[in-house]
Amino acid sequence: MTLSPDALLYGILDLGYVERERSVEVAEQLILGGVSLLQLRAKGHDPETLLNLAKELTTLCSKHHVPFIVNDHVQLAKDCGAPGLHLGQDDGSLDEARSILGQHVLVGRSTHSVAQAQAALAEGADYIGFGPLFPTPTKKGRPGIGLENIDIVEETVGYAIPVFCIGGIKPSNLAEVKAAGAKRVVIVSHLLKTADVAAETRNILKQLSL
Ligand code: TZP
Ligand code: MG
Repeated sequence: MTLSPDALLYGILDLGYVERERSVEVAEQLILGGVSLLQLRAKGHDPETLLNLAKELTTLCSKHHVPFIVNDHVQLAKDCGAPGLHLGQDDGSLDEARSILGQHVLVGRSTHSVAQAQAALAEGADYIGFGPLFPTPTKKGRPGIGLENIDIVEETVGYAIPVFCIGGIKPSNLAEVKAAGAKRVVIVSHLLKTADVAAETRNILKQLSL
């Protein structure tokens, strides 16, 4: 599966915000609203629940031609047949993941500094996350890295692979984030906590594409 060069908004279904019962419906709302990738982020759930959900999301995303990305769990990505995997700085090497999942699988890396962003490009990441720009309850205990280095990361990494800025992004700071050089973003809690997920996703996309 390929990553569209036009991808502006990356949605994450984080089970910290959405109950299992509503999760597939919310994922579909994100997709109908226009996210270009969808990630499953689920900390501390039992393996059977995760595998069942990941299989449903693989089917849903495939139907809509949206890459489905599993966070952290290489084996889960393999077992559900997901076309993508996302790894943090301490989640192992991209090469190892590709040796398990196959060379065609999209692999993204979280980065928190210019050096990590450049290293992720060098190691062959298909895209990176860059942040958290602002402190966020979704990733507790991490300081915000601020907006200063977005333009240098866009310049030195973004020419080759998509750079998704992440962390505390919402409508009230989106203009500031864009003015700092961000082209693409991940928005988690704001989209998952809103009443009409599809409508708000469209609204964010509109602001991003201005
Ligand atoms: N990695 C860096 S910040 C973050 C992750 C997964 C969470 C972003 O969530 P939110 O709710 O959009 O701040
Ligand atoms: Mg991780």
